Amino acid sequence: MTEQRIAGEIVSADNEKRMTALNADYDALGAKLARDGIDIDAITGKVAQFFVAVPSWGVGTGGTRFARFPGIGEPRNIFDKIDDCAVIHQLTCATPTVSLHIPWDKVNDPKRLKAHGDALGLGFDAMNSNTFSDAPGQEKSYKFGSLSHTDAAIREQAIKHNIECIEIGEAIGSKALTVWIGDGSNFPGQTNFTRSFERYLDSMKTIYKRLPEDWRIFSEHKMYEPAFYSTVVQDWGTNYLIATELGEKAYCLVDLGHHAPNVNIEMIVARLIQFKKLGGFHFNDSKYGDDDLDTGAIDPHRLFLVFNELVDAEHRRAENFHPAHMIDQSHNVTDPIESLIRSANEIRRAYAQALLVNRKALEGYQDDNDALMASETLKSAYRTDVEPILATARLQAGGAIDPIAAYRASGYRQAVSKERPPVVGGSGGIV
Ligand SMILES: [Mn+2]
Repeated sequence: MTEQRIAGEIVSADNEKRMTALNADYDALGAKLARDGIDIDAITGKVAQFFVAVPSWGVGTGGTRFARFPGIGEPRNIFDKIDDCAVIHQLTCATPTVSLHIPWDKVNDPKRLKAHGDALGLGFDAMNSNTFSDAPGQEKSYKFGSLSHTDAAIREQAIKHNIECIEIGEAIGSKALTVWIGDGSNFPGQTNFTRSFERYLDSMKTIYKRLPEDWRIFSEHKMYEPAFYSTVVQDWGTNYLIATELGEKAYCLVDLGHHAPNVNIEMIVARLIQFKKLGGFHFNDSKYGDDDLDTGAIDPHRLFLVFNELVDAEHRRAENFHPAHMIDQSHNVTDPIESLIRSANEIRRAYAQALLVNRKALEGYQDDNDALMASETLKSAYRTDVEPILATARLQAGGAIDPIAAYRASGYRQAVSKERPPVVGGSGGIV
C-alpha cells in the first residue's frame, strides 16, 4: 500500500465539490470531439499514461543571481524532497519519478533512499551530475571548467564524479545520466574552441565506457551562462556531434530555456527525432533567457508545437524514439509544489492538444500547399480546452480534479513547516 502525504479524504472531499461540473464539461467536450471522429476516452487514456519526472532541486525555493527568498517548510534533505514530490504525484498522478542531482542529493545509504521512494510509489529518473560548482571539501576547483579543463587532474575529478552518479543511480534504479557542464569562456581568446571540445569529448568517452548496458547518457546544450562569451556545449549541433561521437547510448537533451529567444525549438526537436538522437527534455519556460519559469507560463503555444512534433513521431512510430520527460525550473516566488503541479498539468495539456491534431488532414493540406488550412488544423487543436480530459485522467487515477485547490485545502505546507526550520541560502536550481 502506497503511503500518502495528504489524507485521501481531503482529496475526495474537494473532488466531490467539482464532480458534477466536470462530468458535464467532459460530456460536452466528448460530444464535440465525437463530431470530428475523436473518441474522448481514448485521448484521456493516453494522457493518463503520459508521465514527467520532477526534479529534486525543483521542490526547494530557487533564487537568482541577486537573492533567494526562502519559503516556509522547505525540504531539509532529499527525504523531505521526495515527500514533496510524492504530494505532487498524489494529486496529479502525472509525476511518478524523481530526477536527482548529485552532490545536492547525496546520501550515505542509497538503499534507504530507494526504500523511501518505494514506500511513496516513486521511482527515479535520470541522474544529474554537477561539475559546474564546487562541492564543500572538493579537492580541485571547477572555476575554469570541468570535463574540458586544461588540467588533466581536474578533468579526472569531474569524470570520477560522473561515474559516482552512475553508481548511485544503479543503486536506486535509475537508467540514465544527464551531463550538463558550465564549461566555457568569458572572453574571446580565453579558450581554444577546438582543444577544449576535444578534451570534453575525451572525458565524455571515458564516462560513456562506464555506462551500464541498459543506460542512456544525455548531453544538454546551453547557449550561454554561466560563461558569457562561449560555452563548450552551446547548441543542438554540437550536442548532436557529441551524441554521434559517443555512440548508440548517447542522446541529446533539449532544455527549452537553453536557446536564444525566438529560436524554432520544435524544429530542432524534429531534426533530432529524424536522426534518432532525441534523448528527452528539460521542460520550463522563458521570456528573455534561461528564465526557468513554469512550463507553459509564457509561451504555451510553443510547448504545443514541440508536442506536435512528439505526437507526430509517436504516430508514425519513429525509430529509437523514447524521450525522457523531465521538468527543470527554478521557483523563486511561488510554492514550488504548486508550480510543479501546474507545470505537470501544462505538459499534459500540450500533449492532449497535440493528440487532437487531425494528422491525415494536415498531411493533405501540406501536400496541397494549403498554408492556411494546414495552420488552421494545428490552431483548432490548440484552441480546444482540454481541461476536462486532464481532470478526468487525474480523477480516474485517484488524483485531484483541481490539484492546487486540493493541495491548499490540505494545509500540507503549514504542517511540514512545523518540523522543517527555515533554510538559509541553498542552491538556486539554475541548471
Ligand atoms: Mn536543464
